[in-house]
Amino acid sequence: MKKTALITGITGQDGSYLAELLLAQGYRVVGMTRRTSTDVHERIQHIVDDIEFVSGDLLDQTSMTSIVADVMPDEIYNLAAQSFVPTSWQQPVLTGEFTALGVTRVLEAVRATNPKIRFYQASSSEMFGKVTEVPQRESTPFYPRSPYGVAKVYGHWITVNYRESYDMFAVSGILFNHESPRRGKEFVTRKISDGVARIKLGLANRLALGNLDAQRDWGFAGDYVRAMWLMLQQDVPDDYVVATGRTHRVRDFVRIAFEAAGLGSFEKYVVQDPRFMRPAEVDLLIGDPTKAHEQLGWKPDVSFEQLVEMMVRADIDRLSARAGA
Ligand code: NAP
Ligand code: G4F
Repeated sequence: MKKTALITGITGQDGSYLAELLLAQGYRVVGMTRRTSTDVHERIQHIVDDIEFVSGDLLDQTSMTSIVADVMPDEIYNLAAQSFVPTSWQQPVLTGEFTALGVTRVLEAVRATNPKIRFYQASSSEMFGKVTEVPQRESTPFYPRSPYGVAKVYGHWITVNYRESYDMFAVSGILFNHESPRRGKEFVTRKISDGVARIKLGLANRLALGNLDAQRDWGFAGDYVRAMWLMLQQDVPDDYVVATGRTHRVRDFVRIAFEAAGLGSFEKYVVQDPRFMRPAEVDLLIGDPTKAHEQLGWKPDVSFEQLVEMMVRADIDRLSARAGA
């Protein structure tokens, strides 16, 4: 029997990789998108004919409930969110509506329609914030440092609560930063790879960044969606940290990116701009993925260095093709 998966946030970075993975496994993939006046299918253009689309919004309970009732999925991956941390200070209420209460709306739709549906919540290492333990594992207490982080803590606990209250197969994947050539250009890794490519091709001569000392545990998004799927294939629902177990400073990403493009030392190109500093920073994230390794059999394939090189190469190729067109 062909399984059906409903993905919220299918137009995002993770949604695109997850849709590819599920289609390759023979799933019927249904993607929920919000109504827009322009095409938002850029990341899934290559598989758009293989996906069924339904129109809905995490802000709207009615659409969520009728989508779940109509689609009757076996699995739901709730990836939709306002996911950019700086925007969460500018739009804290909306971030709470999408990223926190939106989770309850999907869970309520599941509970009311068919509590047997398996539910995945996209939780985040941002919940650890001002970390109380190094490395961070499933039992590490949360100390979020942004309205986004606070909203994700709510999303995490409401998922645990529905599992415990209603015996639902609801799991929370606590994913550390994961990147790819499909990452939004506002996030630091893609901003760097795009900026380096522009400098390489003579389209720019400097790159303005914020805090170069922040440390993140960066992996490849294509590896991380495998962990999401594995979590929903277990006998017992549980929560998992998904990370590489290595951390690097933003400065390291910058250095390797400039080297990968053959531009040498980054110092003459990079300027620090206070506009990109945050009111409260998450200084250090490093995850302990032991539980995911042991119980899910999950391991990342792509190293940090390969990730940086992949992203720089993709942006150079993309911009070169555009210049040649
Ligand atoms: P992303 O590229 O920003 O994608 C977010 C998706 O959410 C987009 O498809 C967006 O649709 C959709 N969305 C936003 N608000 C919505 C709403 N009100 N109703 C319906 N859809 C809505 O994010 P991502 O990097 O793929 O991340 C996926 C999820 O994992 C997010 O929940 C994020 O917070 C979480 N997460 C990400 C990371 C990471 O490092 N990438 C780490 C931990 C957790 P539009 O195209 O219409 O904007
Ligand atoms: O790339 P970032 O914007 O990602 P951040 O804030 O870590 O959040 C991402 O990962 C989370 C998982 O931990 C997700 F939940 C979340 O949805 C998102 O995907 O910033 C990374 C670091 C920060 O410390 C920031 O201060 O890079 C630093 N940074 C330095 N200069 C910058 C810049 N970040 C951005 N976006 N732009 C800069 O110019």
